[in-house]
Amino acid sequence: MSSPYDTIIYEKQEGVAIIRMNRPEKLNALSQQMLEELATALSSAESDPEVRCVVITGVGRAFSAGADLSELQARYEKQEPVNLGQHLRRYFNPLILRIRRMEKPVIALVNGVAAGAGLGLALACDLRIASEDAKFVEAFTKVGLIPDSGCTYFLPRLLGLDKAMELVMTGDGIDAAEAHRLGLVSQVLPRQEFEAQGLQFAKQVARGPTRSIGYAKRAINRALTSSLEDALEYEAYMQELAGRTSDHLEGVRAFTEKRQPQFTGR
Ligand code: LHQ
Repeated sequence: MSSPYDTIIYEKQEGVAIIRMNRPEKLNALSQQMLEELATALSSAESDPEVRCVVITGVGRAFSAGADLSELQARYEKQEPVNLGQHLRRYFNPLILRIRRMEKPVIALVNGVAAGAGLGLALACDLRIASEDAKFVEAFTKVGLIPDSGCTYFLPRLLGLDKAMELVMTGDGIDAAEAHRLGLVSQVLPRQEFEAQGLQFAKQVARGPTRSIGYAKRAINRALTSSLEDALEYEAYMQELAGRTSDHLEGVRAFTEKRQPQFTGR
């Protein structure tokens, strides 16, 4: 069957949906078509019961260089009216929200440079694993824009206010080692083994109690903007749901029987 996608590659391996941005000659810049295809692919992964973990990565030497500036420039040259706010509301913001709201783990395998909205896309994922040659560039200010695609939300939360502002003011990038030191990425892997080891990690997550992980994601998302009282109450509510999963029963049974649990994501 031919693929419904031109700008991304979608495949499934052992419970993991792998979404590869595939415009390597443009460093996987996010064209309108790619944004639409990413939304469709994320929606397929979300509704597919076989998928228990999602990976987003890039083909070639970049994760993504952010919004496609050549597309934008073409419109400026034609003197078309361009409303960046509308563009964000229509294409970028729904993508970021889809990743955050999806009750499945979403992992960014940052294979190379992640800049501008490409950085936003990586930050919206539940965690980032970087190749040793990856770079994280808050490129927006270099083109006279402000951080978008969730960067104003995630950057200060992950880095603290002053480091986030430093990246914003300078527009300079940080390398994978510094990103790791600052807590922006959870692992840095050698170039040669990057994809194999990153996917191995994702497959291990996909064999875990993925429904409870999804519930945990929902509770943590909510706690980011709530009071302690609300967070505690929501934990109690979500724990009630987690307590009804078969993975919880299996986890307790496996513990008492001193064996490895066999989780199914149900
Ligand atoms: C690109 C891009 C790119 C097109 C490299 N577009 N072609 C903005 C507007 C609208 C609404 C929504 O939100 C946003 C948010 C944003 O994302 S704004 C920020 C947009 N991104 C950037 O400003 C980053 C621009 N790219 C760069 O600064 C560099 O390319 C980086 C630092 C990523 C990598 O540098 P190099 O490794 O030196 O590669 P390069 O610059 O030589 O790029 C290779 C090719 O990719 C080149 O094409 P060419 O035909 O000359 O080989 C670039 O033009 C193309 N490319 N980024 N965003």
